[in-house]
Amino acid sequence: MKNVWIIGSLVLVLLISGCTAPPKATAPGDTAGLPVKTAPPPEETAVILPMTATVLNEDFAFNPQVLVIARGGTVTWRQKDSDKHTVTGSGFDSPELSQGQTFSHTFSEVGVYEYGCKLHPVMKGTIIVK
Ligand SMILES: [Cu+2]
Repeated sequence: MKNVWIIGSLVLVLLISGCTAPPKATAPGDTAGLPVKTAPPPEETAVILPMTATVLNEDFAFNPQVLVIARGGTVTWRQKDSDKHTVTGSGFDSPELSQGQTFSHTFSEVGVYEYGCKLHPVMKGTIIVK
């Protein structure tokens, strides 16, 4: 019997709340009386930027060519080609790297850093620091 009373109360509450007038539109135009639809808030998206990332020097290209990292993050370039390469950009310049060698740089300032290889001008890459 107690359950019936609870369900009855819930129905009553729903009926009362359902009888309230729909919100009036305040926008210009003849929309008075129409229920106002509000778009649901956009889903929150979080982009987590890596603090460390590796770029491979292979086949005369930097892979990935464009890399996004968090401010304060460190990028390590790993040289996989048999030819020597450098990692040369604004504020960083590696020696000529042989196969198997690595070079790391920590990016403490937000910005777009374009870089390349001094030995092969066709090799270009970009580090975006956010
Ligand atoms: Cu090179």
